[in-house]
Amino acid sequence: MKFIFVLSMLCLASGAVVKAAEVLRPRGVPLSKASFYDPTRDFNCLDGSGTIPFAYVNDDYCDCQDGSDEPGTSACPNGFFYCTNVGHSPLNIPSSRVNDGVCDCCDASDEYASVSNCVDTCRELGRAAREEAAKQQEERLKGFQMRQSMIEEGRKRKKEAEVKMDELKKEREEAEAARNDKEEIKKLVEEPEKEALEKYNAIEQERKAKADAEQKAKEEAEAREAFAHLDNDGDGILTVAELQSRQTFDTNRDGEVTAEEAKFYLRQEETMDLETFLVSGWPMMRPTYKMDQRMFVPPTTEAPAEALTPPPVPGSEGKDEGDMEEDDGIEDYDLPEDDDVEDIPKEEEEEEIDQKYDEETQKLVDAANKAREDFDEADRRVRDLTRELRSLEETQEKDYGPEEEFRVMDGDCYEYTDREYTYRLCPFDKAVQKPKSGHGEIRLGQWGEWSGPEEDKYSRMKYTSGQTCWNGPARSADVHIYCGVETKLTGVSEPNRCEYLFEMTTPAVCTKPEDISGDEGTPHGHTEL
Ligand code: MAN
Repeated sequence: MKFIFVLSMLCLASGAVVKAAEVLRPRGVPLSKASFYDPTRDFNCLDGSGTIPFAYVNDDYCDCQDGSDEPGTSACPNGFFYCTNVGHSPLNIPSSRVNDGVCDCCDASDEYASVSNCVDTCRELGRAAREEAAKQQEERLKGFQMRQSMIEEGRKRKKEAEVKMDELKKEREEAEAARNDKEEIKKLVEEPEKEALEKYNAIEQERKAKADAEQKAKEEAEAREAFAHLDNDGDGILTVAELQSRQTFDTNRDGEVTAEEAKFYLRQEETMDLETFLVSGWPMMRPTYKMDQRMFVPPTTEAPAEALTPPPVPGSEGKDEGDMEEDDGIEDYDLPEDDDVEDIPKEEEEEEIDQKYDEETQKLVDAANKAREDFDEADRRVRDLTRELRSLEETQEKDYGPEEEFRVMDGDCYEYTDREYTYRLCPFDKAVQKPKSGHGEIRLGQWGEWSGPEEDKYSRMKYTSGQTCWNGPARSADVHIYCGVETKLTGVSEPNRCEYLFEMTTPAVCTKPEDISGDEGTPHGHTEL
């Protein structure tokens, strides 16, 4: 203790202790506190915890609770040693690091009594730091100047949007007037069209009812004819035996019409009268009956009526004429082809598609169609203009910063790729994530709001309501914005699952740098020589 005290005194006397602007002070004391250390008086601990003779300062024994009596030794656990670091930035280090063999101060002052070979590197380090600071300063200045252009451009675009909106409003008014005119015309020509169509449809319905009745009558006549044809003995009753005499009803094509096969067509009865036949027998028989007629190929040689018939070859078209009655076997299949039932709905369908009105009605329909098209076009124009106007209004409502400096970013997108994903940020619109392997994009969020702290609101953006995380919340992204000469993403991370952090630089947030020119000292703008 004595030794240190003596050393300390010696140093003071020799002026080897810290010398700054000719102010002598004990080792480890900053210039700002030099006045508290007056060698001609007792020392008052800086926290007021006691008063000690000045000789106890830096005597390597801790007297004050705050360690203020031992700034230059490691005696107090909570004291601070101040390195002057001439040529670079001053530094406060915990006094416990004094003479611990590690160079903490660039001027090596913390290791004055250790065996370490600390040398003063402050000048070199200071120069490098000043160069770096100057470079940053220059960047900031450049960024700040670029910000001015962004502001100018932003304001210009705002003006342009306002002008455009005025134009669109005017255009829309005109378009609305045109649409109203077209609507009037449409109403005018639709009235006579409606009347004509009503008249036309009434006539048409009548015609159709007549055609339907005719068709029904024709079908009934056909049924009656078939009944007469099947009713061999003409007694007005169809019997099992009569149907058995018709090869047509050989359902299983085994060459024989069994009683069961015949009864199937008689609805399991022994007989069927004309009335029942028309209602339910004919609809059942008709397809078989008519198909056989169509498949019939007239025989080239006449077969004897009573000849025994060989069983038909399955799938063979040939009908066993032997089973038909000699006198009517051929005419049985002789009904005209165009009677085919399948043709009827087809004709009706075509008629509906190519509906042709009479000339007068057609003229009115054409005129109304034209008026409707004209109205639709005019209406579309109004809606297109409204949409365009709405989208511009939305843009105008967005907060592009106090000086419109962020407006130029709207419409641009910026990308950042890491090992797994490519991230894309489209400011004022959305943030997305695209896996490098695989397809599809994951929406991380839609533009939400500025979310920086109150005094620096425009330093952060928030994008919310992205795709929902599996078993979790909707994805969201925060964008932290820093000053830089280029608008770009410098990093993206996911600090919490499905919460993303985008880091971006842009001149838009570069403030005017403080003037450090002509200052030889530290980047903080003050020097201690
Ligand atoms: C995807 C990505 C990841 C996210 C998981 C959550 O893989 O969006 O960023 O963490 O989904 O399941």
